[in-house]
Amino acid sequence: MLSILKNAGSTCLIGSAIGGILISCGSNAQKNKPNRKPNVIVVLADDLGYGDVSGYGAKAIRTPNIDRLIDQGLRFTCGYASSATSTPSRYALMTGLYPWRNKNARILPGDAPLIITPDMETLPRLFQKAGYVTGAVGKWHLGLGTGSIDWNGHIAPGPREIGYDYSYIMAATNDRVPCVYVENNHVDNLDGNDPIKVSYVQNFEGEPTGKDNPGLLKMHPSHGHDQSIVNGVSRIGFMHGGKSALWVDETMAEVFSSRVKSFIDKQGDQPFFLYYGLHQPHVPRIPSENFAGESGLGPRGDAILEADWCVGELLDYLEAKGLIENTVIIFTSDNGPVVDDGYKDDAVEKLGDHKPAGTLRGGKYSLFDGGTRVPFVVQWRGAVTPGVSDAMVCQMDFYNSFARFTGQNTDSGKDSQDVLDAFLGKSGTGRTELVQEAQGKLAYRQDEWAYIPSYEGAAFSQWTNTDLGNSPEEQLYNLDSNIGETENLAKSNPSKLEELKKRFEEITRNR
Ligand code: NG6
Ligand code: CA
Repeated sequence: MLSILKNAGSTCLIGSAIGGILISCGSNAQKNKPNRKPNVIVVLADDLGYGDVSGYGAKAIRTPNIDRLIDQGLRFTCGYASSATSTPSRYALMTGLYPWRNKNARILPGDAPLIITPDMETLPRLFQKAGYVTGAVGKWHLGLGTGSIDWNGHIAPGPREIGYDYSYIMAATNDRVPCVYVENNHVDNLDGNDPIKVSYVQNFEGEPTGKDNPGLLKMHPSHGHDQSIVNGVSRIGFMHGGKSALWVDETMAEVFSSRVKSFIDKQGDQPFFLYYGLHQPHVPRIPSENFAGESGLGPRGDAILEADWCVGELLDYLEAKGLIENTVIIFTSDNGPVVDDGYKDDAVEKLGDHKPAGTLRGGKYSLFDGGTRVPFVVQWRGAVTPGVSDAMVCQMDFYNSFARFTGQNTDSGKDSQDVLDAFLGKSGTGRTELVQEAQGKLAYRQDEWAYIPSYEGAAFSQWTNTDLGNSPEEQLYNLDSNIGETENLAKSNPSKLEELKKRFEEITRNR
């Protein structure tokens, strides 16, 4: 395999073979390190929508650091998460498999077992095989252990057992217990005299809940989220003990950011792959005081500013270390946006004209495109020409694409596709079809067409007010002429409907 990548600033010669890739870039920063393999970083925001970034057209909010990535990178207009919620979406990203093939790939509680088994081929393993050091920092939400976890002991299997040499994570989400950080196989900062207990079934004696003690809360739930109280916020699930290990929401961005930097710093001349799961703007939205009140959109907007700051910290650090040219940085989101996701945080009241999903219909939890089409940027200053790409790509495609990137077998038998040329801006063509998942239901995109089978259930979620996509009628939309999915063509174009339906059923038959 031999290919030449050219752009205005540099010329890169990539010659790859099983077991290694040779990179030689003519840019200044690389002159001293001609043979170093490019690092790869995937930054995955949590619930950030297609319309939440100024580089994607948002007017009510400015995201200067994500825009820096966009200005010097390739902005995808058709970049997808595989699912409209976190766990299945992350499962696809890490494994290259459709999440709906695994019945356990659904929103997990914080004490759920790991749903990726250590015998599976994963994205970080792929990088390990190519000689990379791998790290996972931030939101995990793929489960830990095999059953009942002893949070006070050796927690395994987890990120390490599926391919990450280093990990510093929150187990699930920032609204779920246990509200502690797990470093490799242990809870960080835990005092052995104050053990942690976790349950999603019953409370522990003496522990106040948000439900019974609203006076103890600094942020109140709008639905759910009324169990154990940590840092003045009631969460999903019950926990007891572990006081010294509890996270403080206001410093979470700083904590993860500093771990990202120390991971990068430790690698020296060793190439690395880093998965960086931002916790923003997922609920509870409690950014540091530097961002509180800054966006004018309430805590949701403030949390987006903080996410943007995290990206800025990363870029500045890579620049300072002379690594920015030789690092592929991908920025994307695990699913579409949601406004009220369970706390009374003014997100609805202060939304104004801001449209978190931009021109798309639906958002988190939805079968419409707003559920899965997300911001998606690839920057590689050493090799990718900045611009805009309309190629359809999915996070699930990282597996096969980075297989070729690292000179490995791309015929993995996975649902992942090799769209490396699209990621690197060498081709305007990505995948032609994608099955999207939202809370166990499936939709199908092929070229410019979107098909949603008939589904029972409420059209709108009464909790989050999401336009879910359920309808007794089958739905067919042409996204080229009607990106907002308002004009159902199922009746006027029955042959296209049949064509898509047939293919959709063929792919999903053996669910
Ligand atoms: C839902 C939570 C929501 C969020 C979501 C997972 C309630 C009422 N709602 O069950 O707040 O945590 O799960 O979000 O509990 S995700 O982005 O991690 O998929
Ligand atoms: Ca999410």
